[in-house]
Amino acid sequence: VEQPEWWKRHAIYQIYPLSFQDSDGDGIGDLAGLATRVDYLAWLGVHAVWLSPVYRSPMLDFGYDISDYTDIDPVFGSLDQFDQLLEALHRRDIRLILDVVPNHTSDRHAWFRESRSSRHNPKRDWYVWSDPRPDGGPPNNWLSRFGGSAWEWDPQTGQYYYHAFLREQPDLNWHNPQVRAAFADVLRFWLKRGVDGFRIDASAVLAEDPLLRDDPPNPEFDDKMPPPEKFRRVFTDARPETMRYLEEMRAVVDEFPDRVVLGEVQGGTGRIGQFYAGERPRFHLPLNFLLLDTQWDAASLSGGIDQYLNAVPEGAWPVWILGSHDKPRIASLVGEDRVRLAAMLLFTLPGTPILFAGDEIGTPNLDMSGREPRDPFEKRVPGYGLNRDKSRSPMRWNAEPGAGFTQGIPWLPVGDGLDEHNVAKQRDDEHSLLSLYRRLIALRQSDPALLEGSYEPMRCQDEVLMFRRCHKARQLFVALNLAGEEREVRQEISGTILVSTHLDRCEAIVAGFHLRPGEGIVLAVA
Ligand code: TEU
Repeated sequence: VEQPEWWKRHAIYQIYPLSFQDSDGDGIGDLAGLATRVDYLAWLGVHAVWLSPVYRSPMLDFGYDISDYTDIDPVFGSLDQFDQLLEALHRRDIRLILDVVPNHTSDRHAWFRESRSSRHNPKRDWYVWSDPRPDGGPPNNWLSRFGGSAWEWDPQTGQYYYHAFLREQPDLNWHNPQVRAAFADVLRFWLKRGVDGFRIDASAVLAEDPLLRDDPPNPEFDDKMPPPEKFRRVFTDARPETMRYLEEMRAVVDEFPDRVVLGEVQGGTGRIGQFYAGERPRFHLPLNFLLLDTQWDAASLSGGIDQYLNAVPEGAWPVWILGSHDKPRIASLVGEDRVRLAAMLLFTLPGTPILFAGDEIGTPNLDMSGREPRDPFEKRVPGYGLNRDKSRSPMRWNAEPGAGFTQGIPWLPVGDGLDEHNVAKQRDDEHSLLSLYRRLIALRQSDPALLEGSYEPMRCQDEVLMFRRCHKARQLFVALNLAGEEREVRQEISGTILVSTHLDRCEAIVAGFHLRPGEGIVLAVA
């Protein structure tokens, strides 16, 4: 029997390298540190890692502002150390997916230095330059996602340049074939080194309208939304040209066997389909943030899951995310009493689960009140509760002062609840959240119904979310009690509990059973 591809079989574990493991006491995670945690990944059952950027960077956006795509930032280590890490991961049968950022570079990148040096520089057109309006103002009304106009005045050459994010992150001009060729070479550089795929950052916003037309007002805008949402970004987001460029990138990756392309796509399920393929394939896995963007009640979840699955084209593969370096921590989002349900849902839905390092021990949001934010988004668009520092706290390996993450002073505080939420403690506890994650990872990898079975939703009862997963004769029944109280599930169903959220039940069930508040079970139907 043919096995599904590795990126369908295995969960993907996102590592934010600044916060995973420090080896030299500077309070910042690094590659040498990460290499010492490969054993942990193997123990957990992880077979695919997505690593946020480790390239050379001034770190204004913590690595998403890249000044050299083909070198490792000294804060993380060296290319040699990268090769060693990749080898160590591969030896343990763990694949490595690199985060790449094609939309923009750092303003310190050699390409931008050249581009801004003169209007006649051969690389001038590698970025998006434009003359001012007659009154001297920026060329149009486009806003930066990180606040203010997306246009930055360059006095030396008397033009504006475009930046979707920070002014220190000038956008590359993807309409220029030289830019596309240069980026293809960047991809090949890492593919030849042996990486197993990429996560393409900000992939929907690669290309801008060449006519630089004004964006229309956003009818849903109100004062509670951050100012950058004032306009609908129709002329910079999901442009038809962008889709073609994504197809070109995919073709480069497809020059190498068995690789995967994830695409960071924001904006809801309505538009997910187009990111899988157009005339040619685009992404294997366009990221899906539904579980982080939806209400956590049974009806909203159940409806949202249907909507998303319907939007995934025939033959394409779904993907689910429970956390990321841009979003609040799941433990804080759904509350500690439902965090196990979230884990169970992640691993029982059809498609590839992506988990964010630290979520497996229930790391809560980092409370930054009274502290200077590190996140450039929060610094420049303050006051909307979006501070991304909250999800970026260091990994807690043990309950020591530096959480086993560092001997020095961590770049972000470790945060609250260290005694409970750390690997050492939970590893030895067979009922811990970490043990649940480990169990779910193993179960999904080995159970054909979870891996490739159909998804059959059922009517929710009193905040109990229910569905079946079926593959040939194997039938699983999943029930998750989202209510704050005990619930009786009255179903004509019998079988044995394969796993329960609290890891304390494995009884046989004959018609009907009770679920405690925040409890869920996976039942193998007899
Ligand atoms: O994020 C792209 C993106 O759309 C973000 O603006 C996102 O909406 C925001 O973080 C609020 O959740 C990617 C990276 O994931 C992010 O860390 C970078 O800051 C950004 O690109 C720029 O490179």
